[in-house]
Amino acid sequence: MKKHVYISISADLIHHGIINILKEAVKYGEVTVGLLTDSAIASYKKLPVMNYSERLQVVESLKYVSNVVKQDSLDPTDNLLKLKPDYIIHGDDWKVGFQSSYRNKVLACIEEWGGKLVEIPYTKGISESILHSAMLSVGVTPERRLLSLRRLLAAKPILKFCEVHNGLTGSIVENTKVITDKPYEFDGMWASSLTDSTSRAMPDIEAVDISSRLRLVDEVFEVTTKPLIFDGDTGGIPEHFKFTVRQLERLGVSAVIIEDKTGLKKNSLFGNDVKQTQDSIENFCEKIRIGKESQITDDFMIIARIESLILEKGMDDAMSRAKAYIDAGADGIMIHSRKKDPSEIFEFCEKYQRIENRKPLVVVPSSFNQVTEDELQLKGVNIVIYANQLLRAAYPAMRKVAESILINHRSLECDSSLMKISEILDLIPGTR
Ligand code: SPV
Ligand code: MG
Repeated sequence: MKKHVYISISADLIHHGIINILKEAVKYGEVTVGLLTDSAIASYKKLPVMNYSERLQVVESLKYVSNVVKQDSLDPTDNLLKLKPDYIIHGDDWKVGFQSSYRNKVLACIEEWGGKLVEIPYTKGISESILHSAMLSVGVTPERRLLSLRRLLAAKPILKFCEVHNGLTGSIVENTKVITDKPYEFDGMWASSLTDSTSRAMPDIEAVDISSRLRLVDEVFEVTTKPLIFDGDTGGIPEHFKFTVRQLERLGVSAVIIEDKTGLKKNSLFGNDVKQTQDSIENFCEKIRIGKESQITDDFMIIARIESLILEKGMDDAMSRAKAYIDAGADGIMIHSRKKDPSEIFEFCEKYQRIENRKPLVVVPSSFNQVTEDELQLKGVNIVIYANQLLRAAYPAMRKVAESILINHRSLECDSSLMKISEILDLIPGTR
């Protein structure tokens, strides 16, 4: 009787390493591929280049593959329990690292019906991650980058975005990865008006013009592939906002967030300590409508930011604005607070969950920074933005070094706080 073999793959970039494993797998019997969904892949690495149905078409056409089933999580045991294959084939790389817990679970599971695990050495020098890095050096098209935010929102329960204010911070957000219980990295970038202005020693009052802000986005895009959300401040006057929307789309920016303030905008974290004026619901809805009408693609998102809690106008005002902005066409809502205590944000999140045509919800926990992503996810938050931390880390470090040089009349004393010359020379690929 024909034996059955199960193998999980993501099959985003089919390469000879995967073909080697499949060739080996057919020697044991009829091969069923558990094809990882976009969510399963996004739970531990970058979104695949091709979506599930595109990857399905590729895998179904491979001569070594008899069946394809959906695998919703990195853990294949649900599928194994249903299919009870005689063999499960896997690359031997999962013996160590975060996947080893799945390996143990699989071994315990297949023991029930006497299934066997066959581990095949990974082909050296090739992997999807290596191909992804190679693709990064080629770049990403504006269209693909723009769409990637909507794809990520569909694939992951909560996205983490981090502030960028130049190419170097872009490359930090693009490339920083940690592995704890599993690998983590940022999903995308926030072009903050606060850190963009501050890094130019300018106030955050829309004094840095849109062309300069877009120039920075272009610089960041030169060295990154992740999606970017642009802090559009008030959006300016509606007649100007429609041009901004098109410029952002042309570059490949995925979303703009505009805040419902009017006149001279000041940073929200000042709250009512400075004079700030909230726009009327009617005017702001009109701005959203004009922005939506001017879009060229269907994928670009206009996210409406509500300043009612910042300006102490109350929860009811915040909620009625959320409903009105969504009705006007907003693709998402950002709610902001400058309180250390997250209770007003949580209250908003709970009420917002009950809105019928709810759209993705964005928060910026600069003040209520004790709240974890898991807690925010439970409250229904879809995007969390770390809006200024990289700049706030860099400035005190630079200032301390400047002071040390002035105090000591040389740089020896601060040397231990600095990167080595050889490290900075090699930091950026292509410097040598
Ligand atoms: C920014 O980063 O510029 C923001 C968020 O708009 S906040 O500074 O909190 O207003
Ligand atoms: Mg801002």
